[in-house]
Amino acid sequence: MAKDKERLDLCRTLEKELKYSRFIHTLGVAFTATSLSERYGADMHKAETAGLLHDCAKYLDVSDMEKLCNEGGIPITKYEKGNGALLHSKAGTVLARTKYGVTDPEILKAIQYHTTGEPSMTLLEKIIFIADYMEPGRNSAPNLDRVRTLAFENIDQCLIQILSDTLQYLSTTGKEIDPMTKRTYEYYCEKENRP
Ligand code: DGI
Ligand code: FE
Ligand code: FE
Repeated sequence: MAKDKERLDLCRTLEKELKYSRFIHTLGVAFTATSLSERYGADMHKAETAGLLHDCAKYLDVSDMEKLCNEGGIPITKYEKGNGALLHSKAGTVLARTKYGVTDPEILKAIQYHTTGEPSMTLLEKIIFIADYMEPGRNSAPNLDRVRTLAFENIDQCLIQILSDTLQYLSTTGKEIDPMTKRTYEYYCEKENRP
């Protein structure tokens, strides 16, 4: 994906396929992920591609998301079933492979886990998870200043802050918490020796 024409073509396709605000968010995630990958020594081209494609399935019907997961051999948990907020990342990884021709397993995994994270994430997974939360267009989450500072100072502390704030947000909305979100939070708290 490093080639200029391919990058531009992908942007043009996504501009057509996504809502305007989602396209701007997508560019923000790709930009932020590229910056973070320079900071931490990840592959910036992979980060850019994963950032551009992370929400590629966001506007499919939930039934189509489930169909893609089934076709792609991705099991759907009872928490994910019928829940587009959780399924779009799983369906997105299948779409990235089948429609956009992505074969790199690292990029596909970063897309797959960008909503909940997972314990023991790769550097690229962390980068996409964080970039999704803090790209320049995001402005409503609490503690964004702290998240943006931590992102470049201590990547695992940054994950903890985001996951803690996400769990807090979910508990106030009454939305069901995916155990994966909770497990990811607990994993990184334990890793960083925090309660
Ligand atoms: O797709 P984006 O809006 O850019 O961001 P995202 O993929 O992180 O999705 C965010 C949504 O996902 C947000 O509304 C919170 C929701 N979410 C994250 N973790 C969980 C969750 N929703 C449920 N029900 N359970 C979770 O554990
Ligand atoms: Fe998303
Ligand atoms: Fe996103």
